[in-house]
Amino acid sequence: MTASTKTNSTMRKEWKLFADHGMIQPVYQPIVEMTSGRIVGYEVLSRAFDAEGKSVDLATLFALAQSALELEALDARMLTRCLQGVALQARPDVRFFINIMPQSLVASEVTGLLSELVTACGRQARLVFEVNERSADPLDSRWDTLLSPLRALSAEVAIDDVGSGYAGLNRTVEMAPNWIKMDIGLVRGIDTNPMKAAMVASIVTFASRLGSLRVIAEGIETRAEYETLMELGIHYGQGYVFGRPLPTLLAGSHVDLPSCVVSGRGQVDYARYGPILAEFVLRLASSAEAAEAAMQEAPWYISQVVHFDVVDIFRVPGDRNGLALRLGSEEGGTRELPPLPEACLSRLLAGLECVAQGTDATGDFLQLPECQSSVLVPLWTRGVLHGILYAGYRDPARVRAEAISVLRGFCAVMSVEFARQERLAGSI
Ligand code: G
Ligand code: MN
Repeated sequence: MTASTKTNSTMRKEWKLFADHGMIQPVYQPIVEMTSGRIVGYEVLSRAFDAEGKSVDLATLFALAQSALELEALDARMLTRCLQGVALQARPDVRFFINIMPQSLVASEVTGLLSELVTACGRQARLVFEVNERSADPLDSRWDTLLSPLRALSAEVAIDDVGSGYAGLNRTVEMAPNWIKMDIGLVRGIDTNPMKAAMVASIVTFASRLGSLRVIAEGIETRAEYETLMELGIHYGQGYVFGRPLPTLLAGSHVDLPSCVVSGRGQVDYARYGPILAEFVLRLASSAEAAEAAMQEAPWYISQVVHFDVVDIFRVPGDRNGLALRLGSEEGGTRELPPLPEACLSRLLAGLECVAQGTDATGDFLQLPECQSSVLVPLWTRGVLHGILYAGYRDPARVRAEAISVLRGFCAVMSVEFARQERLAGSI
């Protein structure tokens, strides 16, 4: 059931359940200087989990809290967890960017709590509060009055999601922030969209005239977006291309810049392989929630090292009957692999991969309709097949041995996680 089809009383009950038994944990995503990769700060983001430890989507959680008129209570909890996290880090060399709702700034119980939490972070902590005006419409206070509790704590202010339609430049003028965070929607595909590029250029000009106003581009995912933003004069960036939100701060002072092209078809970027695989394993090892998220993002991790047109993971159904027919993709379970020939299936069951180059129809397995060459790599531990990783190209004869070895590396660690999950499910 989606939030919109639930009745208000169901939503209030669900909120109460979360308020009593749910959990919020901070995660940290690096904000970097675009030219050097130096980490200048971290955005501290909240992740929510229900009583069983299952991850709860934040948009849903906000809707539940709103139904009970307890948005400020939720925000106070998130602020508490995030600022407690910052206090534990004791890192005066980086800034911590913390999200806060404008409504919280007029709730005296929240501002009181905020001041205690900031004090606990210590005087040398450098805090930047990210304000998003999405839900600020009913507030008739002036922005400078609203922000005064933050200024009183000697914190800096950032406007979140600028360019999203919620945060216009007129509001930016009123708020006189120290930082602007440019919305992910402006960044996505900026390398191919001249209108977005023109808008970003105008924000850069606007900020540079003010001298002290710094701009961060959020949600940078690709090398092309990164390069275009650099050309447009953006100095700071945040996004998956530099690092995902993680339960711990990164060990070094710099992130790798996306300088290695993963473009040559099937060519492996060995310089990235080690660090990317290490980050993936670290997430699998850090907590059950982090492991679940990392598993879902496995295709993204793989795409940072080697290019494929399609990467998908198919789980073997629990009862293992009718294996050939019933392998279903995890995303919604709608996609199915075509039936696998016997020879292919027996290779997979033996822990060996199968390759189809689209050049010899008799020897190949049937591929997904959009692919003409592909490889199936078994997710396999000690004789048990847990699933299959499918990676393919639209063109024939693209699958290379080096690319298969990268997939085998990722599949090996994923298989261990699948085996662990299956052991857990079996022991209930
Ligand atoms: O509203 P705000 O800008 O604070 O939201 C940040 C959100 O964006 C977080 O949930 C974070 O996980 C997500 N995020 C961070 N980097 C990226 C990225 O590169 N791509 C996408 N799609 N989301 C990102
Ligand atoms: Mn934010």
